[in-house]
Amino acid sequence: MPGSAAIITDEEDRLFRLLRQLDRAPEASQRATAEAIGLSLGRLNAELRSATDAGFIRVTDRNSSDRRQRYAYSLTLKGAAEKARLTDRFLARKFAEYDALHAELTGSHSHLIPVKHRTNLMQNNLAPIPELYVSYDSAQKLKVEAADLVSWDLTPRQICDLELLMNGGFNPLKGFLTEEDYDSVVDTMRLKDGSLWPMPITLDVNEDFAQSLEIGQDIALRDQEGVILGTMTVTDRWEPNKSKEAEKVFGADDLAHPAVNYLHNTAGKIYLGGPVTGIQQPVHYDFRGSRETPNELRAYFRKLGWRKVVAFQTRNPLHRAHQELTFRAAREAQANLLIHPVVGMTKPGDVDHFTRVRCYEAVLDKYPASTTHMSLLNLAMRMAGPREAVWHGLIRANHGCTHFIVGRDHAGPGKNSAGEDFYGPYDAQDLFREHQDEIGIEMVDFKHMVYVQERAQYEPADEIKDKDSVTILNISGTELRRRLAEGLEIPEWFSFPEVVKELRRTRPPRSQQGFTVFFTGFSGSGKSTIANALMVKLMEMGGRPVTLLDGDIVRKNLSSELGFSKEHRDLNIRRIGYVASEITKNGGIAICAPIAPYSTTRRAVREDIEAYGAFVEVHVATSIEECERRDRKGLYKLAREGKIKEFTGISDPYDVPENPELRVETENVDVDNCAHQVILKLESMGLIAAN
Ligand code: PPS
Repeated sequence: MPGSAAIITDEEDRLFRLLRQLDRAPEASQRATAEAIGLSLGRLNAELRSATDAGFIRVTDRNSSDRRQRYAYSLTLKGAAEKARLTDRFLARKFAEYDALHAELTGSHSHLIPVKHRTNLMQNNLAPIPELYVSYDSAQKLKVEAADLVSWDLTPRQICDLELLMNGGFNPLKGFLTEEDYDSVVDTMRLKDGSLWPMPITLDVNEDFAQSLEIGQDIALRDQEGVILGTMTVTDRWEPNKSKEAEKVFGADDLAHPAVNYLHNTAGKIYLGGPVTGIQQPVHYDFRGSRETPNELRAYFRKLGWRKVVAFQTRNPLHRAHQELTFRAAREAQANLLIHPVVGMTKPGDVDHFTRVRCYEAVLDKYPASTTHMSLLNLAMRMAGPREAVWHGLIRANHGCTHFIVGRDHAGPGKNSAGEDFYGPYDAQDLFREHQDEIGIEMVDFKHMVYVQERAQYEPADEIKDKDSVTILNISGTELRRRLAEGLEIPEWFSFPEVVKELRRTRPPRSQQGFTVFFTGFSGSGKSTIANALMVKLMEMGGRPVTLLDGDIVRKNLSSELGFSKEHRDLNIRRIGYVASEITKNGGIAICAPIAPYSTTRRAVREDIEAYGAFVEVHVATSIEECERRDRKGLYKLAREGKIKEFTGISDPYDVPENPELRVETENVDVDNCAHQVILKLESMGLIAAN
């Protein structure tokens, strides 16, 4: 809303004076209040009524006999937020007037305008954009008042979303989407008012929390340590049609898509919507100097006189092909370059952002410092291909960029469950091109870059005229991971030695990394026996510490209070997964042997562990008939008699793993052989190396 600081209506002026007075002297009589703000008593009464109706003030009966002293008026949290917003706008108007006068008298600007309100006389992409934060003083007050509110502890993804909502990265959004806006975004990629916005930014919560709220209620939004980041007035609450959202936004209701999987298996069932008041930025302890808000970047560009800036979005380490692509883009657009990597949430399995940022820092001096800048973006990506590209463009426009690089398969989620790509390689470019004017940023599109050996340089694959007479080299992401995992050479033409060194530091060869072997199968299938044999074999080999997390042992030591309901089983498996992921992260071997009957939970555990090392799922495929025949612990008999409820395979389901790394049959095969099959599998995956 550029320029809006200057427009303040009489109504807002009166409201501001009323709120300020009530805040200062809530106990004062009506007469004193009316005098202080220069209103008649009748007028004051009308003002009090409408401010009460709008939810800005709270009236309490003092049981006084004096009619004019009878009620006490104090600000609600919403009123305090409104007062803070109006204060900021008044100040901004005064600063703007002063600045204009200064410019008129001296021909230059006063530099007194607070950055977030300096709204005109500047190139569009460099003028500050609106944020949802209130001023420092107001924030301090709101923080105290919000202590009484019901709190929602934000998930990691919601923290990323909230940060960009509050700092203007998601401008024009003013809060989490309302139901109308959500429906419209899902169906048409537009907000209800017609503005282009392709991604539903929603506050998902569980049913219990949603039901405990009333519409119109303010809630405090807190990070995982309980720090209050903002407040939200809940105007909407609804149960979304998640399958429809998946189809429309991500192109398919297919759990192989990471965001669809998140939608169905992680996100809460109910969405809340409403405007947000920003109190403080989420705290980051890492790379603080490199995280800039949209207005900080705009100020930086302004200071350096950068009129054109091309942004490069990335979630991967930079190799030579990327460097060439960014050089070319900057040349083509005759612009400065902003390397703008995502450090919020990317695709499960990506190189962690700590390593990546060290890689970026290592290659930054290969760029001319005077024309290139790197800044980190705390975005939670959705991997939504074409829609995501448009979203990324809007976000970069908000960050003051004029150009945006869209390459091949932008924000691609990988293969679908049929093994095919979710989107065409250039769908993102096509959708972006269609909406370029509205996004307000120009696309610099690139085809795939490949290395031409004879000319010792990178070129866009589609521009190579002499394809048949030159040698074209390329290393895919998968191939790079394989080479790193197996400790193989990574050629100089592909990457920079500094980057390869960093990657090797965090990704040592697989045979030195931690990993998890996760047995799953019916009770009595033989999981524990095989797991024990495997543990002994691995300990005999030596090299890495081995921990066995057997079903029974875990239930005794970690999950003794849990039963066998779906909820409790999930909790049990997530705990095992958590411990295994810590072991894996620290270079050990975790062997787990629970029943783990549900595929979604197994998948979640896989994702947690694969962030640090390999996850080897072994299905011990002993049939239920055989387990019941063996009935080692006598439990099947009890289950048949109904004495044990919810017994897996008898009265509770078991999802057979569809694609385990290994399936072992135990009928007519001895334990040693089963354990040996696992060892062979580990060897073939490079997890144990021959000495
Ligand atoms: S789960 O579903 O993964 O949480 O189960 P898990 O912790 O592996 O179960 C461990 C053992 O608990 C015994 N048991 C039951 N299993 C299944 N269903 C029910 N209702 C049940 N009640 C007790 C069973 O012996 C499991 O043993 P093993 O043989 O170790 O799998």
